[in-house]
Amino acid sequence: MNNKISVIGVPMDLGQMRRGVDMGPSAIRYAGMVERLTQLKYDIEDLGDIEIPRPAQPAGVKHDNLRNLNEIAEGTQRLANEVDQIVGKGSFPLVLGGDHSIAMGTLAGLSKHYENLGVIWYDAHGDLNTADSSPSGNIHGMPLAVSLGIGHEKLTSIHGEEPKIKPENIVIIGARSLDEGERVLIKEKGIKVYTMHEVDRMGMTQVIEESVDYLKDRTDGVHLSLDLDGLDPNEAPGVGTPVLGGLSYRESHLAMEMLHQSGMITSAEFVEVNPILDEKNKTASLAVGLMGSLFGESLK
Ligand code: B3U
Ligand code: MN
Ligand code: MN
Repeated sequence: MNNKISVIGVPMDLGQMRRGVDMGPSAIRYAGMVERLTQLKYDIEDLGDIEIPRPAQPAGVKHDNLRNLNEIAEGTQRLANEVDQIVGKGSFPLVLGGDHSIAMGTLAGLSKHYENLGVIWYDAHGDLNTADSSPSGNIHGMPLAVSLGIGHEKLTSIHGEEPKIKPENIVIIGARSLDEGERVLIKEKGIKVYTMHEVDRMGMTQVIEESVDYLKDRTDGVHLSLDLDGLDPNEAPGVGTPVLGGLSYRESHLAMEMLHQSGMITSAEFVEVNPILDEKNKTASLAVGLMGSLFGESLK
């Protein structure tokens, strides 16, 4: 793994309705992220936070069923520029959310450097909605579709016109809340999904082994996009849209350790930490613990 890490915070809360997720980056830093990764002998620089435009009053206005469209497009474009630069200078981008809409910017920035970028989407949700299929108009439920080039032109054109990723390079893990339109898209595009059903039947070991095998030959870099709501709400209470029956603490650490051992992860983001909804910074601390495992902490 790259021993240089560049951290970038994205205080974005416009992709959904619950206030507080914009404080996610602070909560994760407060939980000791830099100290934890420095102990693992990484050379870590913290670039601070991207500035997210405040919406013209009132906040939450929808344009064609897309809440806060213009501000999100602008903020994620800024993130794309930063991520592009970080990879350009040979460092590992570690992005802190903010809601999951920021992944549009992360993937857009990364896509300039990879022909076949792989994506592991660790999430209770598919985030494959469009304005037409979305039940909420919340853009944090759309970033994976947008990155495939499906969605409003203002979003699909962030940091360049082309699709940022290909459907066959995606693996979704932990899904247990998929909207009808998302299911159709998954079938149509042949996207690989390990729902909770598969995780329960196969166990996390096999899920990660298969995912690594699947992505290994077809990709030239793999981004981990980890939504804390992929974990069970008992472990990660500080998220805006908790869904029962999620991935456990132990499964998730195992997944991170195995991904570390694979040596294939080239960038990562941890999103949807909402300290207002959290219990004593439990979810932010969990995120930092998972980073520890992803970056190679082990007992031996
Ligand atoms: N699929 C629903 C709910 C949702 C998506 N992502 C999150 N929640 N975190 C939607 O609104 O698109
Ligand atoms: Mn998500
Ligand atoms: Mn989610």
